[in-house]
Amino acid sequence: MMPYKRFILSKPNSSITELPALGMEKKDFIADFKQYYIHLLGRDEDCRSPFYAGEALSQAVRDRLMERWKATHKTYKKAQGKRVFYLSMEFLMGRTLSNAMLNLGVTDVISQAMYELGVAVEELAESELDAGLGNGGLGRLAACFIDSCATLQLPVIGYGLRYEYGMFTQTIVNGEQVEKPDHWLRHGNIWEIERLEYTLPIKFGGHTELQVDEQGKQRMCWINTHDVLAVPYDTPIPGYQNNTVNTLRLWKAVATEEFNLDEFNAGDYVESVAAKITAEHITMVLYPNDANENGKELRLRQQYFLASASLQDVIAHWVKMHGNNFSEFASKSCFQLNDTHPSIAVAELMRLLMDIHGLSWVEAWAITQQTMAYTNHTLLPEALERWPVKLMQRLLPRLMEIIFEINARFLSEVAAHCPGDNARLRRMSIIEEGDIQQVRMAYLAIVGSFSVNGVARLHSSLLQQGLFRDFYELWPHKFNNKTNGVTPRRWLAGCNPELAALITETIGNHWITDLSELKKLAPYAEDAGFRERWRTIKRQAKLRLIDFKKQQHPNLHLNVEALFDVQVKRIHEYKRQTLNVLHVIHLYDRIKRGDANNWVSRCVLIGGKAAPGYCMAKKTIKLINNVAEVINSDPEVGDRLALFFLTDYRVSAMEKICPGADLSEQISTAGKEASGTGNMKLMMNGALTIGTLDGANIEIREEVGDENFFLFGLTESEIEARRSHYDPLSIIDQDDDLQRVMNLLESGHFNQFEPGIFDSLIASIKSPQDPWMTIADFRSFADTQKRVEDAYQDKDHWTKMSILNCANSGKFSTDRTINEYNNEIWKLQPRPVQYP
Ligand code: 26Q
Repeated sequence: MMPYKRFILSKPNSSITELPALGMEKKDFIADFKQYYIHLLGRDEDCRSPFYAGEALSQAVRDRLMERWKATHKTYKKAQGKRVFYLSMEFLMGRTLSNAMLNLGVTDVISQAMYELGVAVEELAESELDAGLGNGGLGRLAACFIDSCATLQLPVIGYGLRYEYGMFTQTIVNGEQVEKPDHWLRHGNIWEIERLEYTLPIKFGGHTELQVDEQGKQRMCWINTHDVLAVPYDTPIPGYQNNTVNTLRLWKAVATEEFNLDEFNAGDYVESVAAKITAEHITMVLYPNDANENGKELRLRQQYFLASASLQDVIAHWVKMHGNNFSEFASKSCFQLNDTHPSIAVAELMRLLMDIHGLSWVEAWAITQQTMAYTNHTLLPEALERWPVKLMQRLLPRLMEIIFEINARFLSEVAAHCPGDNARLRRMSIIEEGDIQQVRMAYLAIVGSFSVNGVARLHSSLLQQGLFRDFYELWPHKFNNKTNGVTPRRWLAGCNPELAALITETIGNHWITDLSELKKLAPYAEDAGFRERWRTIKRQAKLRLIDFKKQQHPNLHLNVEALFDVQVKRIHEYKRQTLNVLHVIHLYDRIKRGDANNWVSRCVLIGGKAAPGYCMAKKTIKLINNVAEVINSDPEVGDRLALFFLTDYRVSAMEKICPGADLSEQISTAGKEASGTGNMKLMMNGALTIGTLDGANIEIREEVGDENFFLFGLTESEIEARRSHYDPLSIIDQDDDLQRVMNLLESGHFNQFEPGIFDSLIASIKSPQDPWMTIADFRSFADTQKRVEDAYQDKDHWTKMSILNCANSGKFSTDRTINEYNNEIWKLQPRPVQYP
């Protein structure tokens, strides 16, 4: 277990780590930049690649992070206080350099330093690849959360996986999505440090055996396992100008050195190298699904690998400080589970406490139930994770035994609570009975946690009344809401520096760490001069967005005066990109039939990735591209209407998109989008929302006021009431506009040389069984879009609404969200860091 002894010094030695603080002035960055560029990287004036200049600059910035990182570490160690561990299979970090400069407070100094060297710092920042270790909302939320935790000076460690390949890059060929692997580490990753000395072994397979230890106590042993090593890589997470630098620790799977010898002492060298590859597959690639991909063994291996490595790491640290005394462990630790993906941690903590550290079931269970907290991110029942018992027994036999025991004890508690209610027992069992027995991971998470939260008010209340109703009846005190947010550092200060400068000039700079301050902008909505400046900034951002689009479509002409209408998010039926397309076709039809008086030019931008196995989502992308092709090449349309698919939507793309958006499309079927967070980024940057009463849209509308929000569509309860007698055909029949749209679609107008390719998509929205009820909301959507256009024609009024959207977005800072997590769940003390 100690193959890495060589990384541990025989004596503690602090004199090798004492250094004066690094300078933060222009001259210091110039000197360090040159030093790294020439000596470390070996480049000279002939090298024209922005990449190496970016590396040299990043190295200089990293040095400043490193010293604050050590100071933070010491502060937390000295305090010996409670800590939180945020366990997530995804951290969608995007780029690091410009965010690190912003949070260190050196953006301007470095811009000047680079300017003096004849280098544009933006160009360097742009050369950095996105760290795309996530699918979408859930992964980006984790990234925003750790930014806020560092800014709020909270001792929170992020634990995740270091995927060799992140979210695939999307290309479009003949209108269809083609996935390319994202080997984001190919040029190395300057922001991480490998920490071989904290390597841990992770068990798989084998079987269990009851053994008697030296003290004569019985212990369950998990033996004959195939072990894989977990090697941690740490990334610094700086708070906003406060000297705090927290840690994101990502695990990489590496084959054990003994692996080969133990397994293959017959001497089959080739087989043993092959086995090594299998072990290292675990962290090779991120699963590109943002709904459950059921039953995939590799995914379960990933989940257990994360949970086991992280828990062992936390416990090893605990034992180093406190020995085998766990009496205060629960009051000093909390594990926040980002969805059920790491929820095997509930059983793993039980295993480690009992089998390794000798605690009794009752002691271990008390600790588990006091330290685990679970966040749910979905209402779609089909997206709830289930794992076949058979698979778990083979891969994680000891954990399956523990889960059975947890379930048996839990069901007897339910039986005591509701005697004779066998239906309830069957409904609530962690083990789903049926053709194949499965483990319901959400139930395991609820039973094992002291807190269960949803991510927007509606979502949390629907969890309590629907999906988790039985559990809510049993344990109402466990359930709570934490409405999501986004970090205003990346999503306003960083991505929209011009708007940020205007805001700071107007109300001071406290908004960056207290976003409710933005309210002070509201009175300026009445100030014509301010509105003019606001409009100019939005216009500049739109021009930049056009430039960004031009990289994908070089011969493109976009009208900056047009209404920039944006829908960027994963492609999903419930998010209803199709409804957006139906409306675009309706606008096209109006132009074609000459119903275009007082026309408002509109540029519709749709972007997002489809899970590679999700056929309907891929069809939707094809439909968007085909409709775009017809509309954009029709001279009769001119610049009155344009439709574009934004290829390869990702964090760094959103940073360019949101400053230039006028209208934010948040049009999911009510009751299906847990929260949404793109809605918040767009609002913060002054876009107006057209949206249903779903997820956080409800709270956005509440904050900004009905008069500054374009509401449409059925409510969640109306949707559910309508379902039994939903009749899309008769709706189409009674709506001339919709009929014309459907006729265009069905006549093959957008697929003249590809007959039938949209049949399945058309059939699904026309079906009375369509779960997303797209047709039901068309009329209301089109009418509301008309109101949007009328509003856009009054430039002054639109600008007022835009200002008020930004001014009222304060609630949607993750600083607010994290403060709520901390006050109601974690109960951590902020630990300010002194530096130097
Ligand atoms: C599970 C099992 C196997 C493979 C993949 C998965 C998987 C991976 C990612 C399942 C779900 C996800 C991601 C879900 C997600 O992003 N949900 C979104 O979370 C946001 C943050 O709370 C919300 O704002 C969105 O409403 C919600 O859809």
